[in-house]
Amino acid sequence: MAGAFSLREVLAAFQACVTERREVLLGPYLSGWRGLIRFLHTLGAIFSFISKDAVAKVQLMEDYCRGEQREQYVSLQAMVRYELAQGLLDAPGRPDSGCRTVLRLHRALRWLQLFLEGLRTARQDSRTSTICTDSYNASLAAYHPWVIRKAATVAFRTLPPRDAFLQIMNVGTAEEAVAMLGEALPYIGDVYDITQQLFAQHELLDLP
Ligand code: 1Q0
Repeated sequence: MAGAFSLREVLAAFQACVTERREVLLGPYLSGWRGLIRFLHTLGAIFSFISKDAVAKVQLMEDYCRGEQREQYVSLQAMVRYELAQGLLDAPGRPDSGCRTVLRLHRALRWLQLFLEGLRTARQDSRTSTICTDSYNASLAAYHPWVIRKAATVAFRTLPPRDAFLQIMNVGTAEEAVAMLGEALPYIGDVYDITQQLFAQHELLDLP
């Protein structure tokens, strides 16, 4: 199924992230994001300013995971430990640390969680664009300047209606997609909560 998007694969990746010791593995975390980005590409060029940024961030993290220090980037916990110990987070304006990059993805994961929960529980005739805008305003928007908020809101307006949207998730009928979301959303919530707690514990939630 090369290239085709399936929500099932994305959710399986986020499920595979969390180990028995409640560590978050970067490999599956990033492949979850790769899957989401693939989906974003199918929504059209108006979303490309978003996918460009997401690709750059995922790419940077994949480079760390394959680089010389790859053992330090197996999990989010290992990464935080390593980057803190090396003083990599001290220098102001280090736009390339793993921690600040993951923090951006982490904030976007909160949006995803709200958005998918909104899709799952909304009435059948609800507008995807409204669900998306509401989730965005309740999460990521707080971190974005006006121009980006504006461009995002314009792009959201082009989203297909809820039922059509559920179908492009490629897990069967709209009802089946809703059922799958219900089953799988707790895993995304889990990844989000563990990451949030980790970053809070080390006071990394405001990294510039
Ligand atoms: C369905 C519509 C998708 C809408 C995605 C919502 C997110 C809007 C984010 C707008 C980001 C604009 C680009 C630049 C932002 C950066 O300034 C910002 C901060 O980084 P920095 O380095 O400047 O400090 N970056 C971010 O906030 C990261 C944003 C990453 C967004 C990744 C979105 C990936 C989305 C995937 C599609 C999900 C589809 C959901 C349905 C899946 C199941 C069918």
